[in-house]
Amino acid sequence: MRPPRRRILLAAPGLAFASGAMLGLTSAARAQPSLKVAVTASKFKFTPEQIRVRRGETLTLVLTSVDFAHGFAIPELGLRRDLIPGQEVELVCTPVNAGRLHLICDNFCGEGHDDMSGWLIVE
Ligand SMILES: [Cu+2]
Repeated sequence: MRPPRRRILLAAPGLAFASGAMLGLTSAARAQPSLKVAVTASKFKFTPEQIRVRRGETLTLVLTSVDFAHGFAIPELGLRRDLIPGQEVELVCTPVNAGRLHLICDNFCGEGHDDMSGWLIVE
């Protein structure tokens, strides 16, 4: 009863091919740079206050508020989301031009609201 072993040997080239295909997928994933950053909103700041991304890189911001219905906006990219406490919101963008983009809270949240801002730095 030796045939089972021979079958395993015959299957090996197929496995090698599958591995190569998987490596190819990994390379393709690397060709599309991406960055995921968690941002927390609280009275009266965003944490982190500064986010760095390379131009052409897909940025996913995972936004949460811990205390109030804040807003999160990057006006220069035409992006905004409401941040309701307890809800996680994702915002995806791929900035193409280098620069410093202001990110702000655009929902009045109290005395320090006007200072609630940060920067998206596109390198
Ligand atoms: Cu605010």
